[in-house]
Amino acid sequence: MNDLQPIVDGAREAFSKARTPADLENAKARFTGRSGRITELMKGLASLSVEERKTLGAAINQAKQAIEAALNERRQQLADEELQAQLKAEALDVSLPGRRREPGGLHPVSRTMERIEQIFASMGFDVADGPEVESDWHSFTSLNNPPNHPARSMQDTFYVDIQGDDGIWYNLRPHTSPMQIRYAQAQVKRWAREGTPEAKREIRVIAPGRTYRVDSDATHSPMFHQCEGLWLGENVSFKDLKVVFTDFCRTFFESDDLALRFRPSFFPFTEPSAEIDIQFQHGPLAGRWLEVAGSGQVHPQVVRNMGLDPERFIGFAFGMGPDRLTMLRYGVNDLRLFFENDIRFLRQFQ
Ligand code: 2NL
Repeated sequence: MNDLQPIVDGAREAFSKARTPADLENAKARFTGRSGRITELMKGLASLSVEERKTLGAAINQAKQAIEAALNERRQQLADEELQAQLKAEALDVSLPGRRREPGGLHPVSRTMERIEQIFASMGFDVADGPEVESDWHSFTSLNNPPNHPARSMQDTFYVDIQGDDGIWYNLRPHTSPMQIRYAQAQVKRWAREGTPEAKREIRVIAPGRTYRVDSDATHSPMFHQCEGLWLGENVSFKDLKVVFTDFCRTFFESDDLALRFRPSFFPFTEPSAEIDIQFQHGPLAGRWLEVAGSGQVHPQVVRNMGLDPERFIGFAFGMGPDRLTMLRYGVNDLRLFFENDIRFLRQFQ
């Protein structure tokens, strides 16, 4: 019995030095494991007499029980320590401020788009919608672009791996005109279906949306916005274009004395054509002429491509950039800020 006490003490000491459950199991192996001190002693009993075996066996068993009790006690201690450490690490600090859900808001360009739609709707314009992936015919041919016009090149237009019946790749629309072509064609069908009286047949629509061109710098983004407008009827003239666009600009910029200038230009889809410049009378941009849109009388071939008779339908179209209008309205000087989606920039418009 006394001979075994040092072994029990040794086990207790080894167990108390163990810092982790793995250390503890290793220490245990040295005493009660397969070739541990106690196990070896047990094996030695076989060569003893019955009397000796009885007394020594009882003593070994007692020592083994003492070691196992110490082992269990230490196991429990280590498990408690581990639990305490985990609880500490996962502690919930109820004094921390909660994660708030801040209210969202419209992107500044979306605000401009809604504003444009609202102003033109008040002048009787419908709002068209249509696909961003377009056919070559809708993006170029219907708009009177000659077959080898540079706008059709891969340097200017994004193409996607879908082929039309003509064998030409589909494109990411480089302007929103295709929506107006589609809208006009749909109206022609609707008039026929509903038997709309001749006198009530007219196209008055705007086409706002995303557009794509191979271009990227401080004033050009490969994805940008456009809003085109189209008014065709029996007697719609350049004078109407001036009235409508002047009214639009003065409402949009909230300035009754805003000046407009129509400067001769060229587009394949309009003839004659004009760039539209505006001039603020007040504020940081006062006195400077700023280009805001292209416009013109719709080319007879384009009217025909819509399924309309150019002898009866005449009118104007225009195209403007809502991104640029947003920059002018809010005094933003780099277009790229709109598409980086930095919340610190965007929240200033809320
Ligand atoms: C520009 C030029 C313009 C048009 C767009 C148009 C649409 C149809 C028929 C005829 Cl369906 N024209 N759109 C006309 C003239 C100019 O935009 O510089 N935009 C920013």
